[in-house]
Amino acid sequence: MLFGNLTYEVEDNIALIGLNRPTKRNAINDEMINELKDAIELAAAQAKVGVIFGHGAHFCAGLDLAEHAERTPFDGVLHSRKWHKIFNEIERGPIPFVAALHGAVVGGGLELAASAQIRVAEEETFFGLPEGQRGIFVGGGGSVRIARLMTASRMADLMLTGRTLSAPKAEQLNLVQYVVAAGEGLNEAKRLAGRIASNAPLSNFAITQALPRIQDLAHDDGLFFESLMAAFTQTSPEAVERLRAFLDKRAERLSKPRD
Ligand code: 1HE
Repeated sequence: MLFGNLTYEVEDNIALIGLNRPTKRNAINDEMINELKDAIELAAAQAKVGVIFGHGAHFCAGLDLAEHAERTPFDGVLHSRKWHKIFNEIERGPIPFVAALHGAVVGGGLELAASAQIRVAEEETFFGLPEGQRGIFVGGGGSVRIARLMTASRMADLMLTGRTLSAPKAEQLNLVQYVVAAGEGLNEAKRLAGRIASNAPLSNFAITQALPRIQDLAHDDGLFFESLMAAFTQTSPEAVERLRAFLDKRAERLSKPRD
């Protein structure tokens, strides 16, 4: 499928989705969000893991403010609900996603990144939520996802003051899991995606579908849900074979951390 605002290709079971409106800093307009929906669906059908990255100097400048200025309140609700649906497919869909971040990751761009399971940032990446300054609010799931990652008070600070965060600070505040050298974000995201693609698909499915839902449950219900998921994955033929491979010393051993 050919996209006007995205690039899409599959390499070694990894779907690479590139935001491709660099002259507008990859700001997300209606066309791009509709294409992202199709690309996410395609990735789930054709690959074991997805990587989302940005072409040009920035990951994403957020919502396309030129289009947003034209919306009625009702259009605004429908627009936000559409983003929710698509970002939910990234966060809780059948395959995991890694976001490779560089340059500006702001507003809706940060909301998109927050829906991936893993975020890798190049060291000069900066993060911000300028909604307060623009007279709007987050609408792409940020008040749920970003607030859970960094706490609501940290998020309120970003929105109220409009200040930006560096990549090392974002890692300290739990917004990203990896910080890498400039120019290395996509490579590192692909390396991680390769590891993820070698997992049992059912385990990846449980991690993307069950883990975030368990966070929404009460303590005891979460434990019960976990037991069901554990039994379901452990008894799959692939798990039986992988456990046997470990016991027969055919499986890779864990190694010491690199850092
Ligand atoms: C845009 C957008 C955009 C750039 N919508 N057109 N997001 C923001 O408030 C961030 C706004 N953008 C910026 O702060 C800066 O553009 C950047 C820091 C990301 C990059 O700066 P720079 O100097 O490299 O680029 P620029 O000169 O500001 O922008 C280049 C072009 O991209 C210019 O258009 P041109 O026709 O004059 O060349 C800009 O107008 C255009 N552009 N960002 C539309 N966002 C679901 S709710 C989510 C709510 C939000 O996301 S709010 C946050 C919106």
